[in-house]
Amino acid sequence: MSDLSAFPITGKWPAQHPDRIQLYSLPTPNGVKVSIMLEECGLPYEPHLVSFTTNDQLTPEFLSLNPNNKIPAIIDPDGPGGKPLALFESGAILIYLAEKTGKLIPADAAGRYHAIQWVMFQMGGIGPMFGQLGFFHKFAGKEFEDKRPRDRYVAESKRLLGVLDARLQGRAWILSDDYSIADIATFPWVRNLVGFYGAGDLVGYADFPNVKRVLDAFAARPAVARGLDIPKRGT
Ligand SMILES: N[C@@H](CCC(=O)N[C@@H](CS)C(=O)NCC(=O)O)C(=O)O
Repeated sequence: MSDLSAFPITGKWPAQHPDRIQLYSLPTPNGVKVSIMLEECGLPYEPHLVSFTTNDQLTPEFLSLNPNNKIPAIIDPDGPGGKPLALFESGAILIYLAEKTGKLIPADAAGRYHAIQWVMFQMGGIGPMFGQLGFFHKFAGKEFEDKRPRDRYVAESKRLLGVLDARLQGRAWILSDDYSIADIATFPWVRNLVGFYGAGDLVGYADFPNVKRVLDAFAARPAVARGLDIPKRGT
């Protein structure tokens, strides 16, 4: 039986199943990357809800795992060398879980680097830019009279969608025929942009038919449907 008591986060979110991967998250575009990955890989895990309503991400217990106060974060009781591993940053967690299981990442070295490259494209481009667009289009920034910041993120989001659309031309998924962590990193953000943010018209989503095709294929996967709702939000 694993002992996770050395991790202060377990004081606030006790592990009922300390032998399973502990997931601290909320179903946001960054959070669901990890729940979808865990569902796709079939790894046993225990989800814990980190509620922003009560600023759980700012508590000392959460900060002990991620000093950057952001979900998602995990503890794998069976990390490298059989020792527990704590990890934050969704891209790092995806790469870790792919390498742990040998799933959703190519086995050959070049393919592996290409998967990491497209995960980084999402982490450094799509995530931050779409997130800023959300702020200026849907949240507090929409009240700002000066529309130049919003327009800057709209233009950059369109450009990134164009890059993604061109990459998907003639390919089933980002890497090619094989679904991978690059898709799991990217499509929750595309879904959020056109869904929750309601920015489809603003970015000319109809101009990116390959992106739409692959988002539809992504959303149709049973593991994706499950992962999008984990951890369950409180009532
Ligand atoms: N680069 C980080 C970003 C994570 C992130 O921005 N998480 C947001 C939710 S999608 C969050 O936890 N926000 C809480 C806060 O900023 O206080 C990752 O990919 O893990």
